[in-house]
Amino acid sequence: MADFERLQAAVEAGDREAAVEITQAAIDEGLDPHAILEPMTEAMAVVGERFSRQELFVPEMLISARAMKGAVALLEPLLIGAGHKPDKTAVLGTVRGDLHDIGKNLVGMMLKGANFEVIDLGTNTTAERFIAAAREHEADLIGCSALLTTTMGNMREVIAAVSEADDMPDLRVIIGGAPVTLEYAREIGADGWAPDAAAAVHVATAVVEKARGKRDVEGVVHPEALTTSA
Ligand code: B1M
Repeated sequence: MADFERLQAAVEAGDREAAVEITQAAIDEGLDPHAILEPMTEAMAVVGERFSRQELFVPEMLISARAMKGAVALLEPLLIGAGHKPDKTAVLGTVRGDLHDIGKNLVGMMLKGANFEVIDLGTNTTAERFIAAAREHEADLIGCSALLTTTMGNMREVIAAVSEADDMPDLRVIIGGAPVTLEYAREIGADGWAPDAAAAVHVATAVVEKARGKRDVEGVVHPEALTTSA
Protein backbone atom coordinates (compact mmCIF):
# COMPACT_ATOMS: atom_id res chain seq x y z
CA MET A 1 0.00 0.00 0.00
CA ALA A 2 1.18 3.52 -0.84
CA ASP A 3 2.80 5.15 2.15
CA PHE A 4 1.75 8.81 2.26
CA GLU A 5 3.74 9.47 5.43
CA ARG A 6 6.87 8.35 3.61
CA LEU A 7 5.90 10.47 0.61
CA GLN A 8 5.55 13.56 2.80
CA ALA A 9 8.86 12.78 4.52
CA ALA A 10 10.58 12.28 1.16
CA VAL A 11 9.47 15.69 -0.12
CA GLU A 12 10.38 17.35 3.18
CA ALA A 13 13.85 15.79 2.96
CA GLY A 14 14.18 16.64 -0.73
CA ASP A 15 14.55 12.96 -1.65
CA ARG A 16 13.39 13.12 -5.27
CA GLU A 17 14.06 9.45 -5.99
CA ALA A 18 11.92 8.25 -3.08
CA ALA A 19 9.16 10.78 -3.85
CA VAL A 20 8.99 9.58 -7.45
CA GLU A 21 9.05 5.91 -6.47
CA ILE A 22 6.26 6.24 -3.87
CA THR A 23 4.16 8.34 -6.25
CA GLN A 24 4.52 5.74 -8.99
CA ALA A 25 3.49 3.00 -6.54
CA ALA A 26 0.42 5.04 -5.54
CA ILE A 27 -0.50 5.57 -9.21
CA ASP A 28 -0.07 1.84 -9.87
CA GLU A 29 -2.48 1.17 -7.00
CA GLY A 30 -5.04 3.34 -8.76
CA LEU A 31 -5.21 6.03 -6.07
CA ASP A 32 -6.82 9.41 -6.77
CA PRO A 33 -4.09 11.82 -8.03
CA HIS A 34 -5.51 14.62 -5.84
CA ALA A 35 -5.07 12.40 -2.77
CA ILE A 36 -1.47 11.67 -3.81
CA LEU A 37 -0.81 15.44 -4.05
CA GLU A 38 -1.97 16.10 -0.49
CA PRO A 39 1.04 14.77 1.46
CA MET A 40 3.37 16.64 -0.90
CA THR A 41 1.51 19.93 -0.44
CA GLU A 42 1.60 19.35 3.31
CA ALA A 43 5.35 18.73 3.06
CA MET A 44 5.86 22.10 1.36
CA ALA A 45 3.90 23.82 4.15
CA VAL A 46 6.18 22.15 6.71
CA VAL A 47 9.27 23.18 4.72
CA GLY A 48 7.96 26.78 4.64
CA GLU A 49 7.41 26.75 8.42
CA ARG A 50 10.93 25.43 9.00
CA PHE A 51 12.29 28.11 6.70
CA SER A 52 10.44 30.77 8.73
CA ARG A 53 12.02 29.36 11.91
CA GLN A 54 15.44 29.39 10.20
CA GLU A 55 15.75 25.65 10.70
CA LEU A 56 16.45 25.28 6.99
CA PHE A 57 17.43 27.62 4.17
CA VAL A 58 16.86 28.34 0.47
CA PRO A 59 18.86 25.35 -0.87
CA GLU A 60 16.75 22.94 1.20
CA MET A 61 13.52 24.62 0.01
CA LEU A 62 14.81 24.21 -3.52
CA ILE A 63 15.55 20.48 -3.24
CA SER A 64 12.15 19.87 -1.67
CA ALA A 65 10.60 21.74 -4.60
CA ARG A 66 12.57 19.55 -7.04
CA ALA A 67 11.39 16.39 -5.29
CA MET A 68 7.77 17.51 -5.50
CA LYS A 69 8.13 18.56 -9.14
CA GLY A 70 9.57 15.14 -10.05
CA ALA A 71 6.61 13.39 -8.48
CA VAL A 72 4.03 15.83 -9.87
CA ALA A 73 5.34 15.16 -13.40
CA LEU A 74 4.06 11.58 -13.01
CA LEU A 75 0.65 12.84 -11.93
CA GLU A 76 0.28 15.33 -14.78
CA PRO A 77 -1.40 12.98 -17.31
CA LEU A 78 -3.85 11.83 -14.64
CA LEU A 79 -4.69 15.38 -13.60
CA ILE A 80 -5.25 16.45 -17.19
CA GLY A 81 -7.28 13.34 -18.02
CA ALA A 82 -8.33 11.89 -21.33
CA GLY A 83 -10.53 13.61 -23.92
CA HIS A 84 -8.98 17.05 -23.48
CA LYS A 85 -10.74 19.25 -26.12
CA PRO A 86 -9.94 22.90 -25.43
CA ASP A 87 -12.77 25.39 -25.88
CA LYS A 88 -11.29 28.17 -23.75
CA THR A 89 -7.79 29.63 -23.57
CA ALA A 90 -5.92 30.75 -20.47
CA VAL A 91 -2.57 32.48 -20.25
CA LEU A 92 -0.96 31.56 -16.96
CA GLY A 93 2.11 32.85 -15.17
CA THR A 94 3.76 33.72 -11.89
CA VAL A 95 4.04 37.48 -11.64
CA ARG A 96 7.09 39.68 -12.06
CA GLY A 97 9.78 39.15 -9.43
CA ASP A 98 8.43 35.79 -8.26
CA LEU A 99 10.05 32.41 -9.01
CA HIS A 100 7.61 30.05 -7.27
CA ASP A 101 5.88 27.81 -9.79
CA ILE A 102 4.63 24.57 -8.20
CA GLY A 103 1.17 25.92 -7.37
CA LYS A 104 0.90 27.69 -10.72
CA ASN A 105 1.84 24.46 -12.52
CA LEU A 106 -0.87 22.55 -10.65
CA VAL A 107 -3.43 25.20 -11.62
CA GLY A 108 -2.31 24.80 -15.26
CA MET A 109 -2.64 21.00 -15.19
CA MET A 110 -6.12 21.16 -13.72
CA LEU A 111 -7.24 23.86 -16.16
CA LYS A 112 -6.13 21.59 -19.02
CA GLY A 113 -8.25 18.86 -17.49
CA ALA A 114 -11.21 21.29 -17.63
CA ASN A 115 -10.81 21.86 -21.39
CA PHE A 116 -8.69 24.99 -21.27
CA GLU A 117 -5.81 25.44 -23.64
CA VAL A 118 -3.10 26.70 -21.29
CA ILE A 119 -0.31 29.00 -22.42
CA ASP A 120 2.16 28.82 -19.53
CA LEU A 121 4.49 31.82 -19.42
CA GLY A 122 6.47 30.43 -16.50
CA THR A 123 7.71 32.62 -13.66
CA ASN A 124 8.77 36.28 -13.34
CA THR A 125 6.17 37.32 -15.91
CA THR A 126 5.73 41.02 -16.66
CA ALA A 127 2.35 42.58 -17.40
CA GLU A 128 3.56 43.22 -20.97
CA ARG A 129 4.23 39.48 -21.51
CA PHE A 130 0.82 38.53 -20.14
CA ILE A 131 -0.86 41.01 -22.50
CA ALA A 132 1.20 40.05 -25.56
CA ALA A 133 0.47 36.33 -25.04
CA ALA A 134 -3.23 36.97 -24.43
CA ARG A 135 -3.40 38.95 -27.68
CA GLU A 136 -1.41 36.36 -29.67
CA HIS A 137 -3.51 33.42 -28.46
CA GLU A 138 -6.85 35.29 -28.32
CA ALA A 139 -7.12 34.23 -24.70
CA ASP A 140 -10.28 34.34 -22.61
CA LEU A 141 -8.42 34.50 -19.34
CA ILE A 142 -5.18 35.52 -17.66
CA GLY A 143 -4.26 33.63 -14.47
CA CYS A 144 -1.71 35.27 -12.18
CA SER A 145 0.02 33.45 -9.34
CA ALA A 146 2.11 35.04 -6.56
CA LEU A 147 3.67 33.47 -3.46
CA LEU A 148 5.39 36.49 -1.97
CA THR A 149 3.81 39.43 -0.17
CA THR A 150 6.39 41.54 -2.00
CA THR A 151 5.29 40.40 -5.48
CA MET A 152 1.51 40.10 -5.11
CA GLY A 153 1.33 43.87 -5.73
CA ASN A 154 2.57 43.21 -9.27
CA MET A 155 -0.83 41.68 -10.05
CA ARG A 156 -2.16 45.24 -10.10
CA GLU A 157 0.06 45.95 -13.13
CA VAL A 158 -1.53 43.06 -15.02
CA ILE A 159 -5.07 44.22 -14.20
CA ALA A 160 -4.21 47.80 -15.21
CA ALA A 161 -2.71 46.57 -18.49
CA VAL A 162 -5.84 44.50 -19.26
CA SER A 163 -8.07 47.54 -18.60
CA GLU A 164 -5.94 49.60 -20.98
CA ALA A 165 -5.99 46.95 -23.75
CA ASP A 166 -9.23 48.05 -25.39
CA ASP A 167 -8.88 45.48 -28.22
CA MET A 168 -9.61 42.62 -25.73
CA PRO A 169 -12.85 43.65 -23.97
CA ASP A 170 -13.75 40.07 -22.96
CA LEU A 171 -10.37 39.21 -21.45
CA ARG A 172 -10.65 38.46 -17.71
CA VAL A 173 -8.09 38.04 -14.90
CA ILE A 174 -8.12 35.58 -12.01
CA ILE A 175 -5.53 35.56 -9.25
CA GLY A 176 -4.27 33.21 -6.54
CA GLY A 177 -1.32 32.06 -4.47
CA ALA A 178 -0.70 31.59 -0.74
CA PRO A 179 -0.73 35.27 0.36
CA VAL A 180 -3.51 36.34 -2.04
CA THR A 181 -6.98 36.73 -0.49
CA LEU A 182 -10.50 37.39 -1.77
CA GLU A 183 -10.35 40.83 -0.14
CA TYR A 184 -7.18 41.57 -2.07
CA ALA A 185 -8.79 40.39 -5.31
CA ARG A 186 -11.69 42.79 -4.66
CA GLU A 187 -9.29 45.61 -3.80
CA ILE A 188 -7.30 45.35 -7.03
CA GLY A 189 -10.30 44.66 -9.29
CA ALA A 190 -9.56 41.06 -10.31
CA ASP A 191 -12.43 39.16 -11.94
CA GLY A 192 -11.86 36.00 -9.92
CA TRP A 193 -9.89 34.50 -7.04
CA ALA A 194 -9.31 30.94 -5.88
CA PRO A 195 -7.50 29.52 -2.84
CA ASP A 196 -6.32 26.31 -4.54
CA ALA A 197 -5.95 24.64 -7.91
CA ALA A 198 -9.22 22.70 -7.78
CA ALA A 199 -11.19 25.86 -6.95
CA ALA A 200 -9.27 27.76 -9.65
CA VAL A 201 -10.83 25.48 -12.27
CA HIS A 202 -14.39 26.30 -11.12
CA VAL A 203 -13.64 29.99 -10.83
CA ALA A 204 -11.87 30.17 -14.22
CA THR A 205 -14.77 28.38 -15.93
CA ALA A 206 -17.37 30.64 -14.27
CA VAL A 207 -15.43 33.82 -15.11
CA VAL A 208 -15.19 32.86 -18.80
CA GLU A 209 -18.84 31.79 -18.93
CA LYS A 210 -19.81 35.07 -17.25
CA ALA A 211 -17.87 37.00 -19.92
CA ARG A 212 -19.64 34.95 -22.61
CA GLY A 213 -23.03 35.81 -21.05
CA LYS A 214 -23.71 32.20 -20.06
CA ARG A 215 -23.50 32.64 -16.31
CA ASP A 216 -24.67 35.23 -13.82
CA VAL A 217 -22.30 35.71 -10.88
CA GLU A 218 -21.99 39.04 -9.12
CA GLY A 219 -18.71 40.77 -8.29
CA VAL A 220 -15.38 38.97 -7.98
CA VAL A 221 -16.00 35.29 -8.71
CA HIS A 222 -14.83 33.08 -5.84
CA PRO A 223 -15.67 29.51 -4.81
CA GLU A 224 -18.37 30.42 -2.26
CA ALA A 225 -20.12 32.67 -4.79
CA LEU A 226 -20.42 29.64 -7.07
CA THR A 227 -22.14 27.42 -4.52
CA THR A 228 -25.10 29.81 -4.54
CA SER A 229 -25.28 30.80 -8.21
CA ALA A 230 -24.24 27.91 -10.45
CO1 B1M B 1 9.94 30.50 -1.17
N1 B1M B 1 8.90 31.52 0.13
N2 B1M B 1 11.19 31.99 -1.31
N3 B1M B 1 10.97 29.35 -2.34
N4 B1M B 1 8.74 29.10 -0.61
C1 B1M B 1 7.59 30.88 0.57
C2 B1M B 1 6.45 31.34 -0.35
C3 B1M B 1 7.46 31.44 2.04
C4 B1M B 1 6.00 31.54 2.54
C5 B1M B 1 8.32 30.58 3.02
C6 B1M B 1 8.24 31.08 4.42
O1 B1M B 1 8.90 32.04 4.77
N5 B1M B 1 7.43 30.47 5.27
C7 B1M B 1 8.18 32.83 1.91
C8 B1M B 1 7.29 34.01 1.52
C9 B1M B 1 7.03 34.94 2.70
C10 B1M B 1 6.15 36.06 2.31
O2 B1M B 1 6.26 36.67 1.28
N6 B1M B 1 5.26 36.36 3.20
C11 B1M B 1 9.22 32.53 0.85
C12 B1M B 1 10.40 33.29 0.64
C13 B1M B 1 10.68 34.38 1.67
C14 B1M B 1 11.29 33.04 -0.43
C15 B1M B 1 12.56 33.83 -0.78
C16 B1M B 1 12.45 35.36 -0.67
C17 B1M B 1 13.69 33.28 0.12
C18 B1M B 1 15.02 33.97 -0.03
O3 B1M B 1 15.61 34.01 -1.08
N7 B1M B 1 15.46 34.53 1.07
C19 B1M B 1 12.83 33.38 -2.25
C20 B1M B 1 12.13 34.28 -3.27
C21 B1M B 1 12.51 33.93 -4.68
C22 B1M B 1 11.62 34.66 -5.66
O4 B1M B 1 10.54 34.19 -5.97
N8 B1M B 1 12.05 35.82 -6.13
C23 B1M B 1 12.17 32.03 -2.22
C24 B1M B 1 12.58 30.96 -3.03
C25 B1M B 1 12.02 29.71 -3.03
C26 B1M B 1 12.60 28.54 -3.83
C27 B1M B 1 13.10 28.94 -5.23
C28 B1M B 1 13.75 27.95 -3.05
C29 B1M B 1 11.40 27.53 -3.80
C30 B1M B 1 10.46 27.64 -5.05
C31 B1M B 1 10.77 26.59 -6.11
C32 B1M B 1 9.69 26.54 -7.16
O5 B1M B 1 8.54 26.93 -6.98
N9 B1M B 1 10.11 26.07 -8.31
C33 B1M B 1 10.59 28.02 -2.63
C34 B1M B 1 9.59 27.27 -1.95
C35 B1M B 1 9.49 25.81 -2.36
C36 B1M B 1 8.71 27.81 -0.99
C37 B1M B 1 7.65 27.10 -0.13
C38 B1M B 1 8.39 26.29 0.93
C39 B1M B 1 6.69 26.17 -0.85
C40 B1M B 1 5.90 26.79 -2.02
C41 B1M B 1 5.12 25.69 -2.74
O6 B1M B 1 5.54 25.21 -3.76
N10 B1M B 1 4.00 25.23 -2.12
C42 B1M B 1 6.84 28.34 0.45
C43 B1M B 1 6.19 28.04 1.80
C44 B1M B 1 4.68 27.94 1.71
O7 B1M B 1 4.06 28.23 0.71
N11 B1M B 1 4.09 27.61 2.82
C45 B1M B 1 7.80 29.45 0.27
C46 B1M B 1 3.21 24.12 -2.64
C47 B1M B 1 2.17 24.61 -3.67
C48 B1M B 1 1.34 23.44 -4.14
O8 B1M B 1 1.33 25.54 -3.03
O9 B1M B 1 2.28 27.48 -4.34
O10 B1M B 1 0.67 27.88 -2.41
P1 B1M B 1 1.13 27.04 -3.55
O11 B1M B 1 -0.09 26.91 -4.59
C49 B1M B 1 -1.40 26.57 -4.22
C50 B1M B 1 -2.29 27.77 -3.88
O12 B1M B 1 -1.56 28.89 -3.41
C51 B1M B 1 -3.05 28.03 -5.14
O13 B1M B 1 -3.19 26.73 -5.71
C52 B1M B 1 -2.01 25.97 -5.47
C53 B1M B 1 -2.33 24.49 -5.40
O14 B1M B 1 -3.44 24.22 -4.60
N12 B1M B 1 -2.54 28.89 -6.19
C54 B1M B 1 -3.41 29.48 -7.07
C55 B1M B 1 -1.29 29.20 -6.57
N13 B1M B 1 -1.31 29.97 -7.66
C56 B1M B 1 -2.60 30.15 -8.00
C57 B1M B 1 -3.17 30.86 -9.06
C58 B1M B 1 -4.58 30.87 -9.16
C59 B1M B 1 -5.37 30.22 -8.22
C60 B1M B 1 -4.80 29.50 -7.18
O15 B1M B 1 -5.24 31.50 -10.15
C61 B1M B 1 -4.52 31.97 -11.27
